[in-house]
Amino acid sequence: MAVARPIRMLGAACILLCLFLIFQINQSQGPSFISKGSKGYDGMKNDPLSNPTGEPEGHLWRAEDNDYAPDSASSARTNAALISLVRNEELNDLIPTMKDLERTWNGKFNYPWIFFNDKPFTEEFKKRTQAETKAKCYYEQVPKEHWDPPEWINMELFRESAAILNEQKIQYSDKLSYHQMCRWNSGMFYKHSALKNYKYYWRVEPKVQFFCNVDYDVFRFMEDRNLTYGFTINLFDAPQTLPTLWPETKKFLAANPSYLSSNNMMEWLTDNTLRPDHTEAANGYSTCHFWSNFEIGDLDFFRGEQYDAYFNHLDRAGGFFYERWGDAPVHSIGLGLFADAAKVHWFRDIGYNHIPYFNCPNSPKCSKCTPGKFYAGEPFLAKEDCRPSYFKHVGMH
Ligand SMILES: Nc1nc2c(ncn2[C@@H]2O[C@H](COP(=O)(O)OP(=O)(O)O)[C@@H](O)[C@H]2O)c(=O)[nH]1
Ligand SMILES: [Mg+2]
Repeated sequence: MAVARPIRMLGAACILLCLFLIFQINQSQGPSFISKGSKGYDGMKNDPLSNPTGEPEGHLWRAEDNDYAPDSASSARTNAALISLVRNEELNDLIPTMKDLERTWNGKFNYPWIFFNDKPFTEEFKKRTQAETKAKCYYEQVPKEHWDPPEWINMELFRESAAILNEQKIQYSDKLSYHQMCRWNSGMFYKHSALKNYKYYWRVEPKVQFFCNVDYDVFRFMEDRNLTYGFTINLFDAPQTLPTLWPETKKFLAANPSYLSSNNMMEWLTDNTLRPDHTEAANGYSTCHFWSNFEIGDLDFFRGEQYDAYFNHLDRAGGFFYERWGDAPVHSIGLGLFADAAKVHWFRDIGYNHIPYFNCPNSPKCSKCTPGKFYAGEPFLAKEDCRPSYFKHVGMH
């Protein structure tokens, strides 16, 4: 039976519309490696780290081709240092971390270590850390004016807010030193005189582990590609720690619209598809951040006009004390707004652990971690991984 032409056209249009809708639905679900459990997002189905991972592309500076001798005045090292804020009491946790990083990377390149502390370092601390490296170690005290709560902070209000956060089981919320540490890492570290002449830093914390041999100079890698920041892990934060961080950020942006990078990461910062409850509770910020206990960064970005003005605005707003703003979300929002997204790099090849999360690539250069395993512990930890949102909105570079 012949079908009239208009009916045929209508049928074809319906098929096209259905195909278009199916395509749209697939798009909005994001990358296929995101798995959706019965109660919504529950982590990544196939971690991209399960696939073989090699070194990054392009020219790499290697220790066998260049002078990286510890005392050489004309070495191939660029202007960079390993930095660590640490307490004397954490010495025993720091030593295995230093051993890991020296064995996998710095033993070849001999970049200096700079240790920071709000108290003077003990002689034992200095002796035992220097014994772990051929490179030079420096021991720096954080000036009181960088560590003490600023004079506009009302300590009574701090204690009251901390008690409320503590009832909500927010870890460290009533520990003043934790708030001070987060503030220092957010906006003070790059102002320390010991870092004045440095361009790049790699942040290291006691107790973290490194699993893979990295056979190229990561600082030269940053420099050659003009990168701003490198990370390993992308995580959600607890929204209760930062309810007014995004509203304060929006105020800052409204007053300084020209600071926004033309290739910013706004879509990632405000994603409300992966964990909508988080974005809502954090008043518009997804809480997704670069986990800053590992970071390789360009100090000029943090010292720059935009980030420093942003930090000063946040500092005045008081949330480092009245809430529990972490340096990870603050760095991440700063980068997401003011940096060029193409200049942020995922160091997928650097095997890393800070309890309880991992970045473990599938590579013969790695040992003692399981490729693609993101966490150790309870399965609910899987949903803290927000790399899928980062990969979707920013990319996998
Ligand atoms: N000197 C000093 N370092 C601190 C203090 N609080 C934290 N840190 C350091 O700051 C970093 C982050 O602290 P950590 O306890 O690991 O916090 P977490 O990773 O959020 O659990 C680590 O390198 C600590 O050694 C402090 O009061 N004084
Ligand atoms: Mg830590």
